[in-house]
Amino acid sequence: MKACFMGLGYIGLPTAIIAAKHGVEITGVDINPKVVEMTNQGKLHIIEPGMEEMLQEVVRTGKLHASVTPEVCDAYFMVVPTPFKGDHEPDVSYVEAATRAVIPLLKEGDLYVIESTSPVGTTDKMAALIFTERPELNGKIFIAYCPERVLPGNVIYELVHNDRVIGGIDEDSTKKAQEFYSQFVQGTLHPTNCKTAEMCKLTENSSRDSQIAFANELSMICDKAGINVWELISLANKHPRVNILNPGCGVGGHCIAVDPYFISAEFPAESKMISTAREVNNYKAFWCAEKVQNAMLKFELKHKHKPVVAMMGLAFKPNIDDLRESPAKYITTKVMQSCNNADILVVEPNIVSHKVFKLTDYKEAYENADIVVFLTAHDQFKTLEWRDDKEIMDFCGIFKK
Ligand code: SAJ
Repeated sequence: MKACFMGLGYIGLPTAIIAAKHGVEITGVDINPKVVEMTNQGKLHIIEPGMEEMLQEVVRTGKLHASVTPEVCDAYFMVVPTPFKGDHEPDVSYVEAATRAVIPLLKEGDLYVIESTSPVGTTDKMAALIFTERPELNGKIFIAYCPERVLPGNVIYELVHNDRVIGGIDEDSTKKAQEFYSQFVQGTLHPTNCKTAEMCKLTENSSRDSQIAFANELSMICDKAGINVWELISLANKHPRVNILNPGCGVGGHCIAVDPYFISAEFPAESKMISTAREVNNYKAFWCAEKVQNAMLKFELKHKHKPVVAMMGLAFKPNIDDLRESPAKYITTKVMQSCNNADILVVEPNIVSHKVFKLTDYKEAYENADIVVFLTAHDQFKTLEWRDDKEIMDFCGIFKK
C-alpha cells in the first residue's frame, strides 16, 4: 500500500515514519523544501526522542521519501496546521490547500483522511469540495477524520498505544480508515461519524484547558488569601473523587491554548465555560507578569537600585524546547519591555541559543539574581535549593512539597 502524508510537522512526520516502519510505502509532502531535503537525508527537523534513528532506517530501506508535491498513492492524509485567524476563528486554509493538491490524484477505492485538528463540519466540507471537483468519485472513495492524540516527547509510544477515534462520512469509510490505522496502532480504534470525531478532539483539549483553568483560578484566590495552593490541592486531591491539576503561569502550546477557540468561535452562546477557561488561562500569564513587575518596583523602592531578575524557563511546558504560544515567553517579554533597564537574565536550559533572548545558564542566573521567577517546571530547576536571601516567585511549583 502507498500513502501520502501532506505535512511533515510534529505529527505528520512521526506518523509517516511509523507507518513506513510497518511496511506502508510513504511519500511525505511538505511545502518547505528544507524539511523535504532534511527528511530525505534522514535528518529529523523536529525534536522527538528516538525518532531520528527510525527515520534513517525507513529512508535507507526506501519505505519513505519526501517531496514538495504529492504523488499518486492509495491513501492520503492531511496533517497540516489549523491555526486561528484574528478573532480566534479557525483557519482551515492549509487543510483546503492540501486537499486541493491531492484532488487530481484521487482514484476509485482511495482513502482520504484528515488528521489536523479541525472545526466541526470540516470533513463534510472537504468531501463536498472533492466531489465538486471530481463528481465521478462520489461514493467511490473513502473519506474519514482521525485526530491524533500524542504528547510531544512521548510520540513513539503514544502513536502506537493510544486508542484512536475514527469517524468516516459513512460506515465504509470508517472501516477503511480503521484498516489503515490497524497496521500500526495497537490501541483500540473506536468507530464513529466524522462530526463526532472532530468534536471529540476539540473536547479532549477543551476539557484539559478547563481543568487547568480551575487550578489557575484557585492559585490566584490562594495568593490573595495567603494559602499555599500546592498544599491545598494536594489535600483536596486526597478526596477519592477530586483530582485537581497543577496551576502554572498560563497554558501554552499549539493545541490546548488553541483548540477550545474552535468550539467557541462556532458556538459562542453555548460555550460560556469553555470561553471563560480560555480567558482565565490567558489572564494567569498577564497576572504573573504584573506580579513580577510589582515585585521589581518594591525591590527598587526598598534597595534604591534595580533588581537583577532571573526568568526561569521559556518553553510552554517542562522538559521540552518548544516555545509556541508559551506563556513563559509572553511573561518574560512583557517584563523585559517594562523593566527600565533592570538586568533580566533569561534562562531556558533546553535551548542552546535564541535569536531574541540572550540565554544565561540556570545555576548562574539563580546565583546572581535578586528576584527569581520560576515559569516552567524543568527538571534542572528542581535540583536547586531554596534560598532565603532571594525573592522567589514560584509560579509552577518547583518547591512544592
Ligand atoms: N499545564 C498546566 N497544568 C497542568 C498540566 C498542563 O498548567 O496540570 C499546561 C502546560 O504547562 C502547558 C499546557 O498546559 O502550557 C499544555 O500542556 P499539556 O501537557 O497538557 O498538553 P500538550 O499541549 O502538550 O498536548 C495536548 C494533549 N492533550 C490532552 O492531554 C487532552 C495531547 O494528548 C494532544 O495530542 C495534544 O494536546 C494535541 O496535539 O492536541
